[in-house]
Amino acid sequence: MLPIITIIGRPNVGKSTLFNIITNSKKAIFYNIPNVTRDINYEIVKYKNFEFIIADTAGFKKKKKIKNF
Ligand SMILES: Nc1nc2c(ncn2[C@@H]2O[C@H](COP(=O)(O)OP(=O)(O)O)[C@@H](O)[C@H]2O)c(=O)[nH]1
Ligand SMILES: [Mg+2]
Repeated sequence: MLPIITIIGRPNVGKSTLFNIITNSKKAIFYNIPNVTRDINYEIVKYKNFEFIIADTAGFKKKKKIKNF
């Protein structure tokens, strides 16, 4: 089992952008509107001799603030 590093934080602070940079991908959709990321994205990252799973999350949010939740 690989260690999992999870990116958490408030909406629209750059979590998905950071995820894409670390995984060298465009997998996570980033946008300048909060709450774009809803599902958790996972990717295996190999850095030097270290291997881990990185997870991009939707971050903190209050349920009642999200439409159609
Ligand atoms: N100025 C600036 N904008 C950034 C940076 N990282 C991300 N952004 C922008 O901030 C917005 C939100 O980014 P996103 O990755 O979707 O944030 P998330 O909601 O935390 O996943 C996008 O318009 C990004 O282009 C940064 O380091 N500096
Ligand atoms: Mg995001």
